[in-house]
Amino acid sequence: MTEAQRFLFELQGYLLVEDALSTEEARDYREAIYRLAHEKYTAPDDWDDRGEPTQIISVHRPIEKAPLFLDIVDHPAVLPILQQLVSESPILIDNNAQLTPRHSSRQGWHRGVGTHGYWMENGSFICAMVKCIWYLSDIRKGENPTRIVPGSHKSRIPEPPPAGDRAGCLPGQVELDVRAGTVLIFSEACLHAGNINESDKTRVNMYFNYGPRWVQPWEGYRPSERLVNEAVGIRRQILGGAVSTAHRKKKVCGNINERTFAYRKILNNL
Ligand SMILES: O=C(O)CCC(=O)C(=O)O
Repeated sequence: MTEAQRFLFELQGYLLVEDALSTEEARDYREAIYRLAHEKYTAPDDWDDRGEPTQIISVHRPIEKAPLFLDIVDHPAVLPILQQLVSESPILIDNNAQLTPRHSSRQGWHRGVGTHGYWMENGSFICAMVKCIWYLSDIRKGENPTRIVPGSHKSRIPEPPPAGDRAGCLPGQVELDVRAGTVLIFSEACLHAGNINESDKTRVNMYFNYGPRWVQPWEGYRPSERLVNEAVGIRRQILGGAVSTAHRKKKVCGNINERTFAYRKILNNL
């Protein structure tokens, strides 16, 4: 992480990395997601005349379904950042891909983990959950932008009730205007929520969520034995595979123990 990225993450709880995927790579991922979505949704009314979905489609665990998604697990645009935010060898908590056509329901504001899930100790980040949202289409206002409240990963007071309903606007919220190929890396302790898609464009994106080695994947997201056995190096560890002894002795365990210890200290002080 650069000094600017460290400063921004501590200040706001998130970072945007532009051009993490090239135009061609973003296109390849989009095409793969449409292909998997077509395999799952085969009824004629699942797709409109333009070949766009007529409802929100989630592709569950894409890493199990096509090898290119595995490259996202330890992608060089995010891995060194995750290693500073989460741990030297994070665990993949869940992974999904999504096609989101026009819809009018705003997501309610939420956090994947409370504010105890973000801490900084002696200049090191200690994050219990960090999610990467990979945007594969350009997303502007009205096109289902992610909403986030910068700094809310540290805010211990209840947020004021949003105007209108639970999904309404919150003071300080920003809407992220992104180009295809951008990845958002955020602490799940930040208040965040999807917005409505008022446009005729389908939003295409992937979610990859990480935690330190002592957390478990969400129910139903534990990577298959096949994937773990085929993977090597850091990817194998992120998928939940065993760490080689040599690597463990050198850095992984030391780091995890330090972080686990620091985390326990925080919990004890709450
Ligand atoms: O899709 C989005 O823009 C928001 C995602 C979200 O709220 C979540 O992953 O928890």
